[in-house]
Amino acid sequence: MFEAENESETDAKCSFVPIKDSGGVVIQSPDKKVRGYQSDNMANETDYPPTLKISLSQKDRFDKICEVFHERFGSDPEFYCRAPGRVNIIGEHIDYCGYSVLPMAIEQDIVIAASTNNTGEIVLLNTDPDYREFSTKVQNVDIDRSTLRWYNYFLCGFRGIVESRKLDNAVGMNLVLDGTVPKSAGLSSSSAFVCCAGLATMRANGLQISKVELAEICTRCERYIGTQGGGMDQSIAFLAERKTAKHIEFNPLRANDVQLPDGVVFVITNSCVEMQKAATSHYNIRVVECRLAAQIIAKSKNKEWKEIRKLGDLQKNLGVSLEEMLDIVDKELKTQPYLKSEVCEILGVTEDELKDTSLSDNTLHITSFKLHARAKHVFSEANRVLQFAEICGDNPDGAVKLLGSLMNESHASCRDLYECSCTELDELTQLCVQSGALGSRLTGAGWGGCAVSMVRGHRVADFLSKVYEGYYANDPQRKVRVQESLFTTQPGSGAALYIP
Ligand code: NG1
Repeated sequence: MFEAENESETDAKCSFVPIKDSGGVVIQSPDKKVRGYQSDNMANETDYPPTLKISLSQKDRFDKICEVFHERFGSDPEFYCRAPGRVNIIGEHIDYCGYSVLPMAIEQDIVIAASTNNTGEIVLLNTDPDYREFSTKVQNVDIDRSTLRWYNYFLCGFRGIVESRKLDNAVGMNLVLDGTVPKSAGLSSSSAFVCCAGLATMRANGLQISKVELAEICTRCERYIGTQGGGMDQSIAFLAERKTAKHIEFNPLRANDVQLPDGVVFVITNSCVEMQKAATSHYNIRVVECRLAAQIIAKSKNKEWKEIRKLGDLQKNLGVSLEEMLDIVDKELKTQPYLKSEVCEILGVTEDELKDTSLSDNTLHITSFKLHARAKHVFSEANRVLQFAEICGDNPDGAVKLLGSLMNESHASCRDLYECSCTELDELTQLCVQSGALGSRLTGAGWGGCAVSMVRGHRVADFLSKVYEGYYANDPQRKVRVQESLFTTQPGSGAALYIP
């Protein structure tokens, strides 16, 4: 490990002068002369990812990453970037339907140390030896969806930036990645990686891109992996701020502060069931079911159904409230599943045409779709997000109980209507409520991964010990992972660059 205080005894180039943990001190404003900067009179400094000093609390970790970098590349990194994971407090599986969500960044993150090189190659190492070094020529970047490769997430971020700025001469990069977000746990490790890669590519190529545009680029380019995500994770990764959750709206992308109530703590509990959404079609099937529900209702209302892709677009087009949408779903959609042939008949298309109007690559084989239940979940969950944000803003009597109930209702809807929970997550959320949580729900895509619970501050210690005893203590595989699986969290900061 390198000692910043005594540079002569160590590799001085690898040491940092730490500042007291400030939670983010801007040391460098955006350089408006750098390549590709879009002149925008409305832009101000806070619109761009900040460039920060490495804080005391980060120093040891950055030193270790630097050491690995130095050992492999024989020099120090020119810069670092960091993007956080997130926990979604409420609003599950509705971002891709166009509805707002309410996440916060967590402390766990992805950090990448980077330097440009003149070999025209991307050389990427992971501090975790389970992941093998990867390299490719920048001109030959190929994201092969058919195999799950850890470095594909880097290539997504790289390709997003390169395509957005039409760079035909992107520079090569030497890179070392270090991640602390538990993987396949619904805490958005994949998007933190993509966003960090986007940021590294931006910086290496001397570009200046706003946080909002970065979030939009990274949302689009993560889809190269194959999942049709809605943008929540990339948006919070760039737009997060310490001490505040965010109410994120899409089209246009906006993030408003949400002051979480005093006196409560959010606790994350990992079910230890891993769900790799890129490896299954669960996620994209839900995206398609929502699209078909929107298109069938649009058709029955004599709308241009092929132009409707999302339930949110449908609501806008019909000009009605979320409550009215819930009634419309009951009237227009049957509760039993729809066969593919039935969908085609209703929409008046062949199965081949349906591929273009509604399906995605890994959903072509699906023959039956549950449209009523999925649409009910989306409109009711969208409503819960608005109620949650409003209660946080107004802070009425009994606010925390109301918020807890919304979280519990959200979990029930994910479990029963959206069917994106699993036995372990249901057991865990139930245990959390029995152990004193005001509300508990799965967070992220589901089918495994984490739950988030809201607990009164003075009950947290008791809560943690009950959940430990009830879920982790008697299962050796869960027990060994308990430290990264059961923890309190608070709103953390968004993606940033660090110049040593
Ligand atoms: P995670 O939990 O990271 O798999 C996914 C999507 C989100 C959102 C949630 C469900 C991506 C990158 N992320 O999150 O956009 O739809 O599921 O609310 O696809």
